[in-house]
Amino acid sequence: EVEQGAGGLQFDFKTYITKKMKAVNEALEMAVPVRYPEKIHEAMRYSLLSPGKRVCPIMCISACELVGGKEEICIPTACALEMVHAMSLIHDDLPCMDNADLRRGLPTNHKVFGEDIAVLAGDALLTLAFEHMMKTPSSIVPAERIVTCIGHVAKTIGSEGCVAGQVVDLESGGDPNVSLETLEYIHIHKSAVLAESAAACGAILGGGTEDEIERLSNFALCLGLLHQVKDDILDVTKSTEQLGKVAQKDVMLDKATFPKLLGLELSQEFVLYLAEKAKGYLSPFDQNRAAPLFSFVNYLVCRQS
Ligand code: GRG
Repeated sequence: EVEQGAGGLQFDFKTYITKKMKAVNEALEMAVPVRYPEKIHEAMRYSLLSPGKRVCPIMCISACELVGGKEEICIPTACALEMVHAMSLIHDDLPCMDNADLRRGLPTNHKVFGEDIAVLAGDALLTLAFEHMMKTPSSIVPAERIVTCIGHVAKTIGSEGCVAGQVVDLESGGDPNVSLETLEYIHIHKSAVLAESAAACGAILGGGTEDEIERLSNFALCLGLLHQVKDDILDVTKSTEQLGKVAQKDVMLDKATFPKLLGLELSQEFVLYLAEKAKGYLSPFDQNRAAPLFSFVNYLVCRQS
């Protein structure tokens, strides 16, 4: 896929994404070797290496490169963000939370390894994430930037970030009539903040200015929310395709989603609105160098699975 980017520039997004995915997956593979006790490391690897879109790691790398940093300086943080993401999915799927059987098309972690090991695999991935950020080459990146990023990620996932999103989600569970404001709060905190943190860390490590860091953070927050609204839309349209209209009705009544609160058409418009808003934050950057991020927006808007 060659994209006609801003200013008529051509950009091969597919090649770009394939290259970045490969770099991230290789680094993740090396980050958790199998060692004694094997079971916990197998459980960590099972979720960490299973096929995901790697949205946060790629966001981190793209932001770093946009402000002039090299990929290698943000790879440890990019991997750390995927570790946090993987742990949040493991815990989210537990019987005491969503009680899910499948994740990324595979049996969930607790189904394979048992609840006890799944809880511990999540804990171990969360702590490894911070340990791993310390692997940022401090001969190239000033230690102060690394410490700032560690604090940033910690704040992002704590009781005012991802945990807050999960708590509000649990509290409003079963109430399909939650307000749009609450639904937006849940999506922003459960997941968009991690993308925001990914972009902020990439920009900080890469030596971006205050303005660049802020713009890229806002860009990623918008994109993270867009990703969630799109997910809600795909939930409805995919089940319609597979099971017919009855299923669409069920999905829409079962839980609070953007299509349920806004309708399908307005939700799709909201996605386009967020795409434009996100792109707006990129306007002062060199449009050629920002091409990966412009394409990233289009990829998330257009994705069908
Ligand atoms: C301490 C981080 C932390 C969390 C504890 C369990 C919990 C509190 C929060 C749950 C957060 C959660 C499960 C968010 C879901 C976000 C989401 C939409 C995941 C799917 O993201 P994609 O589409 O998935 O990027 P892939 O599989 O492609 O990685």
